[in-house]
Amino acid sequence: MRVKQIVVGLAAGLCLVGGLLFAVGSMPVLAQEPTVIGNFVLVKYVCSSDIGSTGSAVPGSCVDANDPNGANVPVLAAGSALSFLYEATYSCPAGSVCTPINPISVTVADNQLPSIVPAPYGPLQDGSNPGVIDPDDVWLFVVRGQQALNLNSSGLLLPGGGPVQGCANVSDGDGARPTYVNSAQITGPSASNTDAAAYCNPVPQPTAVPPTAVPPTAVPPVPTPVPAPVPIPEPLTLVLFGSGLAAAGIAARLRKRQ
Ligand SMILES: [Ca+2]
Ligand SMILES: [Ca+2]
Repeated sequence: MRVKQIVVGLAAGLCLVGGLLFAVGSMPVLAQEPTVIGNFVLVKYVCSSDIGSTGSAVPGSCVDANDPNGANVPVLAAGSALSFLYEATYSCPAGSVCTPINPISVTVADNQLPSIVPAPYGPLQDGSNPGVIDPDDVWLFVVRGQQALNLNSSGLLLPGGGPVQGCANVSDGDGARPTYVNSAQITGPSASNTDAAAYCNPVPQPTAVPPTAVPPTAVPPVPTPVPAPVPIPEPLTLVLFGSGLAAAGIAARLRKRQ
């Protein structure tokens, strides 16, 4: 009897375990796809103004300027206001679940500005979860407070290399000259991408040489006109012969009578 009770108990236990296993096996499978970091595409702009610390658009003074010899490379006078803008587009591989990213966890590094960290500027597109970078969001980062360098300085060497010869096709038509090119890399946190931007200075114009004072040309004195000598009439000697002499005698006698 006791053995029978044990057997029945074991059977009941097995049934319970089996039932539990069946129940677990029948539960719907939850989403188990791994969470991954998406991809970034970076576009770096050079801006010929101070664009401020925040914004939600690419200012009109900013150009992509990837090619240092491109026609869109800005020509900036040395010392003029300069900013750099970094546009980061986040995307997620098809079929993956990508983790939203806090903008401050994204690192943007600029090879010509080794001691400066670009700061979050604002969202260009912030479709979901405002304030964090989700797939299909586009966020901007900025470096401001810069001034255009004098790229014509003799012996100038930039931290990231250069200047290089560029600006061959800019609108001023002054041809190739020393050109600044910087490249940025975005990392956030595992995916990364790079992009460049460039600018140059106007070609220095030759210094105007003041005209040399020319001594006035000596004007030759105008000769004073010398009056023509007055002709002195020669004494008239009248020699009379023949009838002339006779006529003169008659005239003399007539004058005496008178
Ligand atoms: Ca660019
Ligand atoms: Ca968002």
